[in-house]
Amino acid sequence: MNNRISHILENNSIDSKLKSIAQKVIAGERINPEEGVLLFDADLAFLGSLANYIREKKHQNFTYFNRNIHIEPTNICVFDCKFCSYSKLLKHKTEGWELSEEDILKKMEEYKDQPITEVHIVGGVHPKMGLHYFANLIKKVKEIRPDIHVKAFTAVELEYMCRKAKVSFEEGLRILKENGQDSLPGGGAEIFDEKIRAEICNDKCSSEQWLEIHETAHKLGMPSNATMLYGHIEEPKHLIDHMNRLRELQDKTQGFNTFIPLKFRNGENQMSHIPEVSVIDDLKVYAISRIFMDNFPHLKAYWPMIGRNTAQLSLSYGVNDIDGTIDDTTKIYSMAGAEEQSPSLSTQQLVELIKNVKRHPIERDTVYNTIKDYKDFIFDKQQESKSY
Ligand code: V47
Ligand code: SF4
Repeated sequence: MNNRISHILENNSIDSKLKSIAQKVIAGERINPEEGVLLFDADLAFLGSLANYIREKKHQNFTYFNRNIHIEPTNICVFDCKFCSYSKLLKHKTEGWELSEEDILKKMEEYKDQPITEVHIVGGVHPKMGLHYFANLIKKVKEIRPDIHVKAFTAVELEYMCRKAKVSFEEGLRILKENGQDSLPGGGAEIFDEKIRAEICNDKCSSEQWLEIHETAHKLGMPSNATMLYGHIEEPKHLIDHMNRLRELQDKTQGFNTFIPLKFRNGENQMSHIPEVSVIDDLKVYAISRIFMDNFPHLKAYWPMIGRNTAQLSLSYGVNDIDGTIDDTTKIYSMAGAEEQSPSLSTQQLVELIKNVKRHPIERDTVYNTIKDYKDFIFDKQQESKSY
């Protein structure tokens, strides 16, 4: 047992309920939702010690990243989520962008010979880009790069596509899988509590549908991630309820890879009057997620959203993954006011970011197979300038 953990158990000033939670966690037992809510009253040092204990027990010092690109086909969206700075409603169509199939395939061609392992395709929900359009697009993406992992379409996009194509979720996902979709990203989950969801994103897929789509994907052998939007009008009990619904589904399917808490950013959206939470709150949410989500293998800090410094800090608060190199095509956070206005890091920069906080960088593929261990790797001068 490390020093931080013995300090918790021997410290008489720690509340007895929190101490008993710590004992459970150290014994490898699951904590219940009431205990989860109590954790929000604990101080950051306590939470960090416990979360880091779990993180190192599960993953030692390893910190994962991948080499991916993002393709956002459009930001035109039929929905009107109040927190979204990115989308342009259909009625303001001229202010948005729509990539043609040709644009998207051209981008794939540009990366044809680059050592990326994943393409992440998500965007607004455009009424003209339907299930068969996307199935055909993915097929063509795979013709260009048969080995690439296609992580595509949030449950929000999938619900709309299936509804418009008049197919069940299972049928829709089967069609996409047959055409090359490998997994689902975690977006669109926001907050499952129905009252909060109605206030922040009333018109898109329900919590029940989000969970059903992921359950169906898992049944078909497509793994997925799950996100949680925190730091707006929700309370601790809503965050724990959200995590609990995911934990229950994971018990059933084991299909989730990674949990990704997403900090609400207040730039240029209908919730701009709500102040953003502090870095301390960010670290608390990561730590509590790591403690509560005992059956999720990985916890990701999405660096384009929280910035590189908080991403480095998060590695001591339960996080073991900091997403990918990402080129500058993802706009969802820069448009919401995130520090990273052009989110791109070369492999070398990512590796250094991880090594600078004494963690062990591992490049992974989407499903966490090791691609390369960078512990003792020295970049040569020529590689330094390259992104990939
Ligand atoms: O669902 C939108 C969020 C999500 C804002 O699975 C906002 O690997 C904060 O899910 N402030 C989409 N968040 C992005 C996403 C994602 C990102 C990276 C990796 C993966 C993965 C998934 O972005 C949306 C919504 O929760 N979002 N606007 C905002 N103003
Ligand atoms: Fe559309 Fe997604 Fe933005 Fe909601 S969060 S408005 S579904 S792009």
